[in-house]
Order: sequence, then structure tokens, then C-alpha cells
Amino acid sequence: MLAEKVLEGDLKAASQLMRALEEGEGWAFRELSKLIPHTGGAHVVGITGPPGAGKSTLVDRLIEVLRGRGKEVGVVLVDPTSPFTGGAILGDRARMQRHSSDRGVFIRSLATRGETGGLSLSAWGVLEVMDALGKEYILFETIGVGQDEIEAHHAADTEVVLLTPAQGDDLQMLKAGLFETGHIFVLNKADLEGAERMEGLLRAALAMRTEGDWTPPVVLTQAHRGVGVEELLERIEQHRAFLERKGLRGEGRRRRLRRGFEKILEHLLR
Ligand SMILES: Nc1nc2c(ncn2[C@@H]2O[C@H](COP(=O)(O)OP(=O)(O)OP(=O)(O)O)[C@@H](O)[C@H]2O)c(=O)[nH]1
Ligand SMILES: [Mg+2]
Repeated sequence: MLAEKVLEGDLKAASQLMRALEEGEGWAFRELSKLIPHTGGAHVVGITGPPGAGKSTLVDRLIEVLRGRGKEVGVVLVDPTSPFTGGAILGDRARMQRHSSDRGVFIRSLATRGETGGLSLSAWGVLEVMDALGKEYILFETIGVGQDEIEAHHAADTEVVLLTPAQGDDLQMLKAGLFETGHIFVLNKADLEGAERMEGLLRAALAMRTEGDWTPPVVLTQAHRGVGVEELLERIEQHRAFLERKGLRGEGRRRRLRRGFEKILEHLLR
């Protein structure tokens, strides 16, 4: 019943189903399975980066630009409260609040983590529900540390990695794996000192990355002013077109379904 309503674009039904998925209700998984034949239209964009890098600010700006182009947008904020910004969930909400009366934008915060680390079971379900609602873009914010980074890579069609000139940890983070998996690198806070140096380091490091036919671009942004956001969107579009051309468009979705399925099994076994 709920599934049919979601497919008709009923936002209340979608919220209800997402909540039930978060609570691990058995019936919610059955409803979710009814959605699967109808999903696959969304392009999931992972926005990953260290705490405080400006992920939410950028997401907020991307929503603005996408809405300006008439696109429907879903937003999933995973574990948004980082120790760095302390209670950022309030800030995120306040900032994105301006989109809350727009029916073309659906924002969901997931404060929970999976039992075994990484994305919780409900995160996978929430992505499917947003897809079923007909969202063309789903922006998916995660902090790129530990298990999350690997999981976010599984979830996204296009993975955007955010770095800043300010944090010395950033290149460490690249070594830790994001460097190999990111499709687009954003140097945010380009207004701060050290941006040029960081850009140089990043480009040099990327020049050594050889795998695949996709050469990850570097985009400089000042998310708080909206600078560079249009260009970032162009790059995302280019990556999407690349996947299409290579016949890889369905790969991300297959990964999401596989991981989601594994998570459901894990949950049921527990
Ligand atoms: N100077 C400068 N500040 C920025 C820029 N983009 C974002 N900020 C600021 O950086 C702070 C953190 O931004 P958020 O968007 O909350 O960062 P986040 O990565 O989502 O943080 P967490 O979700 O807590 O990991 C805020 O005070 C923003 O206003 C930028 O380009 N330049
Ligand atoms: Mg945030």
C-alpha cells in the first residue's frame, strides 16, 4: 500500500516508509521490494570529505542550482554530527531549511550507523525510496573516514571528494583510499591561504593515478559563496555521460542493491 503511494510521489508515505526502514520493521522491507522494479532512474552523487570541509554548504548550493534547472533532488545526510563541527546537524538543517517548503526537494538525515560500521541498513533503503519518488539526483553526504568511505563508494554513481587547503589531514585521507575511488575532486575553501599549493599537490597526485579511462577533474569552489558550483555540476554531468557511453550506467545501482541486500540479510540473521 505504502509502496504504491510512494510511486505516486506521496511524500508522507515516503517519510513513513523511511522511518519504518530505520526501525527495521519487517513489513517495510516487503514494501521496499515492491519499489525495486521501478527504481534506477536516479543519479546518486556521493559528497565525501573530512569533517567541516564544507560538504553541507556545497550540497545546499547544488540543490539551488539543480532546482534552478527544474531537477527534482533528494538529499541524504549520513551521520551529520561530526566531532569537528559539534552538532552540525542543527546547522545543516538550518541552512537547508530554506528548501523545506519546496516539494521538489526531499531531505533526510540519518543519525545512525550500521552495527558493523559503515552505512546503516536504512541508508540503502532510503536511497531506493528517493529514487522511487522520482528524484533525478540524490546527493549523499558522508564523512570520508574509515568504513564509510568504502561504503559511500559502493553507494554513489559519481563520487565527489572534498578537500580543503586548511586541513593537513587531507592528503593523508587521499592515501587512505579516497584517492583511488573519487571521480571528481573538489578543492573547497579556495578562498583560504594555501589553496594553490594544495591544488598543485592534488594535481600531481592525480597525474599518477592511471586506472580507467576517466581522468578525475579538480574543481575549485567557495561553497559559502556559491563559487564553482555550476562548474562542479558540469563535471558531474560529464561523468554521468561517461558512464552512459561506457555502458556502466547501471553499475552503481547494482552495487547499491547488492549491498542493501547483504545488509538486510545481516540484519535478519542478527
Ligand atoms: N572560508 C570558507 N568557508 C567555507 C567554505 N565552504 C564552507 N565554509 C564554512 O565551513 C564551515 C563548515 O561547513 P559545513 O558545510 O557544515 O561542513 P561539513 O563538511 O558539512 O561539516 P560536517 O558535516 O560537520 O562534517 C561552515 O562554517 C561554512 O560556512 C568556503 O568555500 N570557504
Ligand atoms: Mg555536513
